[in-house]
Amino acid sequence: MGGKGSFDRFKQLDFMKMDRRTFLRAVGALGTSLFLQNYRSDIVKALEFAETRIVWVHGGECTGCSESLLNGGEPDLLQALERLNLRLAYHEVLLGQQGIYVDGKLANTSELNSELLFEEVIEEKGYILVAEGAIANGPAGTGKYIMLGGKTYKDIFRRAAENSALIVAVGQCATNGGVNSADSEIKDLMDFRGVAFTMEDGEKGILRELGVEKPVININGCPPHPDWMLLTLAAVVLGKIKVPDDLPAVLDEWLRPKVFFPPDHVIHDNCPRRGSYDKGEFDTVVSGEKCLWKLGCKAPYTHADCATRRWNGYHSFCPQSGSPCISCVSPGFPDSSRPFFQEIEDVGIAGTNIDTVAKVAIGASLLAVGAHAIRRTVVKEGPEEKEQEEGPEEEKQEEAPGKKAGKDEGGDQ
Ligand code: FSX
Repeated sequence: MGGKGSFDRFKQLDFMKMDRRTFLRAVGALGTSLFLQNYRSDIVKALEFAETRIVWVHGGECTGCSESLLNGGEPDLLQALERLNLRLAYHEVLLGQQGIYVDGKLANTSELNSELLFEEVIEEKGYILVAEGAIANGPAGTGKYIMLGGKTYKDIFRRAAENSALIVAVGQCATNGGVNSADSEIKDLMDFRGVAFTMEDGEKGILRELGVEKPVININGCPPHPDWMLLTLAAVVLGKIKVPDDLPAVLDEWLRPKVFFPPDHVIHDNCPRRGSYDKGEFDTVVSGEKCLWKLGCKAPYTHADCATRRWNGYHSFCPQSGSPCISCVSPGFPDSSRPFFQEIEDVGIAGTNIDTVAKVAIGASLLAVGAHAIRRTVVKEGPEEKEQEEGPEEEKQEEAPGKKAGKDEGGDQ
């Protein structure tokens, strides 16, 4: 994915005649840079008369999703907005006009300036609402745990959602509550919600609480890859994914685009440390060069294209750089991944208590690969351990997780 071979396969295609399936394969195979470079003139033609407004709102979060987008490299955010003819009408972190003036109008505080602009922008309906961060519903349904300019974020979000044509929730906080909804003594009091889900619970999304019905696309990840955000917006804006008609075909049960979160493909399939896994060679401290399974790596259960797309300018991703995957794209993250840095079986998540919060994120995949197989794999540390792990080669091959997973990352699109 993102390589020269993939690029060659797609560069001869006529963008205007490209159907949805081919378009999705192209965005899946190419990074944002290659995709936009290849189809730039066609895109400009397609968008000649269109200008899609984006309203980007922020709730409970670390702003890492916006940071990730800004770190997107080539094209950078500004280039991408220009090429896609997108108008970032409102984004609190990136607003050019803060201070006491908005479009020449005097106002009293920076909060009020943002409010004025917000009111003006949402008046005209039909924009794409990008939601970053969880929405506080607490205490007691008031939403007062997040106040902006004297208003609750819950109410700001509701108003922005009501006038939107589509909501794209970015990051784990907005899609599933993320760290805000993790188990804690004050979790119930704060009652943070994702847009359509809270952790794995679709009944508890803030939209249902508000009684607002809008199509939703979830871009999971803590934070998400810049390509996942930009290319999703591109697909919608260019009409390659029709909203809402095409959404059931292109999204998974968690409303994530299957092209980036393939149901039949896990990160482990393409991990550069996969050879160590197959040989039973494991690191027991971070920053080594072997498989990170014993350090709690969740790549065998995590559906995302990180290993092929790679991060930081397509150079690397967590396990490649020596840190185990913590499955930050899974709907139950972070609770379904905790405790971090401990082998899953050691902490009793797998096999013994499959009806826990880990069920969705880990359970199904784990059952598929066979938990017993992993238990029998031994760390190679010394002659004693080496002796224990010696066994029929065929048996080890059978037991390797991910073997059964398909390589067709496009899924059913
Ligand atoms: Fe959440 Fe975004 Fe995690 Fe941060 O702002 S997805 S805390 S890395 O990045 O909302």
